[in-house]
Amino acid sequence: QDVSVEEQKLKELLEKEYPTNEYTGIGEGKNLIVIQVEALQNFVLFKEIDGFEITPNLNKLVKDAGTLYYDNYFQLVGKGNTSDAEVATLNSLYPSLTEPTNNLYHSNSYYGLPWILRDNGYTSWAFHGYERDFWNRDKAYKAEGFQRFIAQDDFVFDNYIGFGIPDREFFKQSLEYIKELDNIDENPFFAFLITLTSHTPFKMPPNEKYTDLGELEGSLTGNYIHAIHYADMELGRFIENLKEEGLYENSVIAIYGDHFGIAAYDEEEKVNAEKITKERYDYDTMMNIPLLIHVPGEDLNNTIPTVGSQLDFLPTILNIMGIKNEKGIMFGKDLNNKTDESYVFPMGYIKEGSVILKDEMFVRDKALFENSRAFNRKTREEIDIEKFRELSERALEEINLSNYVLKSNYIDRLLDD
Ligand code: GP9
Repeated sequence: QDVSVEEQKLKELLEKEYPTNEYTGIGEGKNLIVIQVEALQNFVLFKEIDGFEITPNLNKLVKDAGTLYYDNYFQLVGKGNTSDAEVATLNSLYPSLTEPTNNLYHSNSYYGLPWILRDNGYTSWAFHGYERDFWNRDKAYKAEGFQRFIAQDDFVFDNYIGFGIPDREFFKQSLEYIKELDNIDENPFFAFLITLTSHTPFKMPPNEKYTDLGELEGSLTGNYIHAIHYADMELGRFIENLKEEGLYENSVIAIYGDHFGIAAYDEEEKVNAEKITKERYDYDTMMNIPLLIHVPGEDLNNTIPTVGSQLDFLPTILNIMGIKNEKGIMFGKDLNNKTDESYVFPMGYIKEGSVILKDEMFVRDKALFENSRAFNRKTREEIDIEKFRELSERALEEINLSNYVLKSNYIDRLLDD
């Protein structure tokens, strides 16, 4: 019987080895709290505007001995924005190229982080203070293995900021639910929290603005800075509250951004963003999100410069938790292993198409084989596109293969075997 090319390649991928490294198992047996922060980009970290630190709490966490900070980490979303970031992060699959992944594949079988942790004794809950069925989360979360979804109707609040529940209220009330989750049994838990307040257009009420941004005041970028500062403040408060409740020491805490907030193709905001970055604000800066993995009590304090994307979260965190993926398929790599696979292929949003990054280079434009150009990320000098032909072919092949997994509900067959 003929085995299709895709099936053959997937078989090979299933055999991919994820070697152990110095971080293997440092989070073993601990709870896992993953926080996806709305529109958090990497360029705001360690930046000041007239002495006003934009993200003091994230900065403090990066410098903490127990933290690994991934500063070359990139978004990977398609038409499903925030929800696609969730799919990629939890499942190590590329989002759909055509529709929000949760629209097309919410009833697929998955075997990502919630399921894997459940198979290892954990209880997995998701938390997001917006409408339960938005982005089909109610269905998708079930398919992805969450046992309970704490959504907008589980929170009590009467003050709205932007899209809905303010992060302060969200974290405060989520903590009460987390205490409940912690008490279910003796086993550790997995809590997946998605914040909301720093959603575009980032308009914060005057009493939640903590500085005057001068010439940036009133611009989208200025509003973004206020909103991200607020999100950072509430994150810091949440971590302190975890400490008070005795839930910090025994938990691994991962924090990352879902996607960009300030578009590099918006000429006006690009100029505003450059007032903060003090260097070119281009697609690679725009797509660059931070990832922090914090393991209390460890002496890590390391910045990992490996180029990666949300696709890489699952293998990276599993290794840290000392858990192997025994059944599913992962397209990502462990960011803590030295690798020559230093490319990512972020999708979506970008009007011109897609981006490929490799080490210090990036290639952009959809018409990669027709009219595309490549640049050195530091010097902006143009590079011969031919140098990237093989890489781009590999990336496209990989994306198509991952989409085949979704389209054919491949994981369902894997779980049946
Ligand atoms: C609301 C929020 C949506 O559920 O997560 O964010 P978006 O996808 O619009 O960035």
